[in-house]
Amino acid sequence: MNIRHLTYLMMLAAILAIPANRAFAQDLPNEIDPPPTTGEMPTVENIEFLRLAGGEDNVDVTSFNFFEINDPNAHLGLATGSIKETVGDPTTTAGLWWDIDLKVSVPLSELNPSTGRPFEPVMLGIDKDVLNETRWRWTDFHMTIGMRDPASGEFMESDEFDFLFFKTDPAPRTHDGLFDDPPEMDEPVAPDNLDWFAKNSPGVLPGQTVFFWLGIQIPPHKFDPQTGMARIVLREHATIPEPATLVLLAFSGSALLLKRRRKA
Ligand SMILES: [Ca+2]
Ligand SMILES: [Ca+2]
Repeated sequence: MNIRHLTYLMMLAAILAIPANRAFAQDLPNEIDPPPTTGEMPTVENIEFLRLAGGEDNVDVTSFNFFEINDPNAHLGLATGSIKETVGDPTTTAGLWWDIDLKVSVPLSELNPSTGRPFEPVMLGIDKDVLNETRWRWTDFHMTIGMRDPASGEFMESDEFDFLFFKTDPAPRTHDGLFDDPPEMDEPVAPDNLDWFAKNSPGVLPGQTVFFWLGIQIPPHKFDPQTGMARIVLREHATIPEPATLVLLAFSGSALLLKRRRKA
């Protein structure tokens, strides 16, 4: 087979693939238009912090607390998991991203006996206090919601059709005005990515803590019928210069020092 035949074959494959994908996407119910809930909102009995993954030892979860919906420490009118984190300077690119794995449970009495899952989507709040222990002012901060691949344990970003998403009513926001609110989202409703920027706000200086409040919806099918619990993953990213840039900066910094010393 020569290059021309191969090119024709690839073009044919592309033409065949596009309409099939489009038809597939249109046929599935989309998060943009979630079906109205009919029953009562399930009670969130507990939110547990399972583990910190990815990243490196520059990220630490210093505390995790669960507050029931009526607790004064719960926010946005939702049962709330409150996470405190510190982020230091990364030494490799792995330190730029990290995952928080959470487990959410509802009371056994509120599970549908025939499915072992809640009757309606579960709503919960997450408070995230993130202390900037890096040397850099954060000008943006990013969150992505997803799950663990059951087989490989890899992070799988939530898609448009799984009905797991960040709630937009009430809108996610910072509590202190260090970033612009609301964050930019990959979609106007049911986003799976939240992107905070400091275009009209100061950003987060070294030594400062930024306070995020956000809501999450978990659909019934994400609950494991064996345990009645759901596991979700919050992937985070604060903008810190990449280690290669850090080396360059350190190098140009020492070059600058040398110049100054020579002048002096
Ligand atoms: Ca989703
Ligand atoms: Ca979405």
